[in-house]
Amino acid sequence: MTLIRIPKSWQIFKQEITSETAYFNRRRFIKTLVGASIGASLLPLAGCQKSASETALDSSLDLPKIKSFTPNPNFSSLDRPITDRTLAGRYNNFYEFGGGKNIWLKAQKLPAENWKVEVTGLVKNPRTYDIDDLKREFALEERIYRFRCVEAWSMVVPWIGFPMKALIEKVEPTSSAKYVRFTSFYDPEITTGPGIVFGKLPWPYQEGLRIEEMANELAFFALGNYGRDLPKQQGAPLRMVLPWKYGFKGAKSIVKIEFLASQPATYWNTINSQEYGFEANVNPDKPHPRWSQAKEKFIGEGPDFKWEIKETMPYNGYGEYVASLYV
Ligand SMILES: Nc1nc2c(c(=O)[nH]1)N[C@H]1C(S)=C(S)[C@@H](COP(=O)(O)O)O[C@H]1N2
Ligand SMILES: [Mo]
Repeated sequence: MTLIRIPKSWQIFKQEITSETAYFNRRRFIKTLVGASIGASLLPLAGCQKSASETALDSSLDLPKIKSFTPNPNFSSLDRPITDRTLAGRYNNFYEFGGGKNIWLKAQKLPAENWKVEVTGLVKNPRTYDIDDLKREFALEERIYRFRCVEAWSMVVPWIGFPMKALIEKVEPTSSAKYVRFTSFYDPEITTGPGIVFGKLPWPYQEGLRIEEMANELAFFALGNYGRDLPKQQGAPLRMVLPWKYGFKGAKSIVKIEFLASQPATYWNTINSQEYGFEANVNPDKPHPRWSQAKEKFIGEGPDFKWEIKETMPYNGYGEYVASLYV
């Protein structure tokens, strides 16, 4: 195991955001891959083999196709292309598996089989679902959403899943339920990112919403993307997708959903409430204390890693759906 110097917890994030090294390391890695894939295209002739990392990435993305889902026409096209699937699968934030972007291989330790999601708290019908229950009981749709990380990079991802409001209808929150807490998978034997080993971070990763936010048309649970089950690095087998909020609000690999009377503590907000607010709506006019949010680096069509600078939109372009929640 490599020894990594662990700065104070909040600095892990700062380092991740402000340094360009992640991007440049990534670009070097991609260059290697591109080199390898040129090699691979000559494979029948030259008998070359794919590089080990390319093969491992391929197999992390070689997931079952989701059999039946309907593209939602309201979310079927955008002002920008869909991000290449292999880029979305190898440029991730998943601190349980490490503080860098390149965690896709480490995240393969996630035990995504026989998953259970407990829905509990102030509801009339508490229930523990497995993933087959969710696939069977909710009408799956595909939604192509913009995705904006607080670190000022962005992607477009085609998610498959179901609106959160459909779950609300099943479990019937009581009138005292005002907030919802979402908890990610955590097992210190498995989620051994450096922050967990050395740091004092408020694990498990938890996020929260007001119940009206969860009931909004946009709020979505994803069970898949790009037509297939979710890759582990992207939060298999179930994650939150909240396209009008910064990416950290969308917890990955959800194991528990609790309806509560008061606002829950959340992971980044506990680490630094000035920098990572509870609401965290995408807002170009409200700078992060350490950088502007006016523009973003859009990571677009691949497979080569490159980005395009774009203006950030209020609510990430989804104001018509959500602005009324914040008047
Ligand atoms: N459990 C968990 N969920 C998480 C994170 C995390 O570290 N752990 N990172 C968040 C952040 S900061 C972002 S930007 C998105 C990244 O999702 P992606 O890797 O699929 O692009 O996941 C969010 N959900
Ligand atoms: Mo993020």
